[in-house]
Amino acid sequence: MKNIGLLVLIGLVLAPGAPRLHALEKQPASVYHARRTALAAELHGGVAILFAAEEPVLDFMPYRQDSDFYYLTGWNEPGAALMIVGADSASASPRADKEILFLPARDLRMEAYTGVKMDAATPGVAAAAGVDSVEPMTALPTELNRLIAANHSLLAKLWTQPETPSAAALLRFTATTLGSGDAPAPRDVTRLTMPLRQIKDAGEVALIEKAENASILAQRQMIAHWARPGATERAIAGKMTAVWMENGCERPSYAPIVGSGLNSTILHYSNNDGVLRSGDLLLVDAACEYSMYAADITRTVPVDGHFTARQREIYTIVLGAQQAAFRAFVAGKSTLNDRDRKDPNSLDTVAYNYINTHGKDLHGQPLGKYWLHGLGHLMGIDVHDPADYPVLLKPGMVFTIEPGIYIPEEKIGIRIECDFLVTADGKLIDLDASLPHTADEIEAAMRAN
Ligand SMILES: [Mn+2]
Repeated sequence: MKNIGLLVLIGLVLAPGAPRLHALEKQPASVYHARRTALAAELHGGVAILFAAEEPVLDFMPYRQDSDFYYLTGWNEPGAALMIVGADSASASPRADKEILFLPARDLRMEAYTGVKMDAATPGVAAAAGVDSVEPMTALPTELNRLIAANHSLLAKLWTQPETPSAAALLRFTATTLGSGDAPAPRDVTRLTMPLRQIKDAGEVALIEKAENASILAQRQMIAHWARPGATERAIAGKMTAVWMENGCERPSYAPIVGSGLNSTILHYSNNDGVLRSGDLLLVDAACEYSMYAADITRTVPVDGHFTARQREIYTIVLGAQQAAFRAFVAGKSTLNDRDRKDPNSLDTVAYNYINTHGKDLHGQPLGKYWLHGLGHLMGIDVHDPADYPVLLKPGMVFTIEPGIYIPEEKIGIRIECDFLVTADGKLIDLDASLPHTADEIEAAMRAN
């Protein structure tokens, strides 16, 4: 009876009773429902089918749900699909909106490894999921075929995530069973979710603020205790990760960048294998995700607690560029991440002009050429939320302002990155205002301990 051990293991896993849906803090079911209704209104009688992220089988990376799927459902389990049928206002007999969550059959053997899941037969699953109806995944092709058989024009109005193998397989199968030749080319549903996701509701802002608070705690500890000569970059990344997880965050928002000395001038440095030396700068671009919502914060500090005159000069220029962008901000007029830096309405132009007219390099040249990246990006379920840049900044948007100057010749790399919310009345709020910003504040925070 070789299977006894496995059966006992499954029994132990199932024993605690009701399946645990998720460990994430979710918004009320009505919020996700309203998002699906908003998407349905954009389908113009079409059908959207979104797939959940697949569970990693043979690697041991934790599961992370597909961002659009999570935005629309709050569902944090793999192998699911969501169908939304849009109302067809042009039709003589308009269809009502309809939504179905399709769930895979439970795999008890797999659950022994990955935990208990729900399926369409689990009592109360529709209420738990907050959708109108839940069906087994096997019903998805049947349901789609029925819709298309009743209205062949739907073939031209199918929306799904691009390059998803499950979507391609479903559409091939549908074309074969209906005898309609080539699989229909689906439209990209993320084009429709993008503008919805860009405007945060109060519940999303509250989750982002929790990600900010945990990230601020870790940055403050880094400044006050860990950025010291002899410390290793990697140990600082590890200690910050511990703070995030102690404060309810599930993962870093991105690979932490902890770069000292010359490493501070490498934009996406993540080897984190250096040792901090007195006289060097330390650039720490590190923050976490709380219930799927990201923070993204960078601070740059002098390893020995004191900026040199030159480091302080460059630091003050970077901060001045951020403050100039903040002051220039006008909701509904300012744009972000304009790489041409010519449009006077772009905050990139404001920050670039500031940097390029303050200070000089060792050769007497302006400093603009030492800032290579965009001024910032939208932020939300993805640390880089989807956007067509340059993006017009509107109430409800959350974004970073992160100017930087990187001069390898002087071993100076400085970036200051804060996260901002545009309020309903168009004001700009700095979500990490409680962290040190100025060179004096950084030195004071390092001195205090
Ligand atoms: Mn960023």
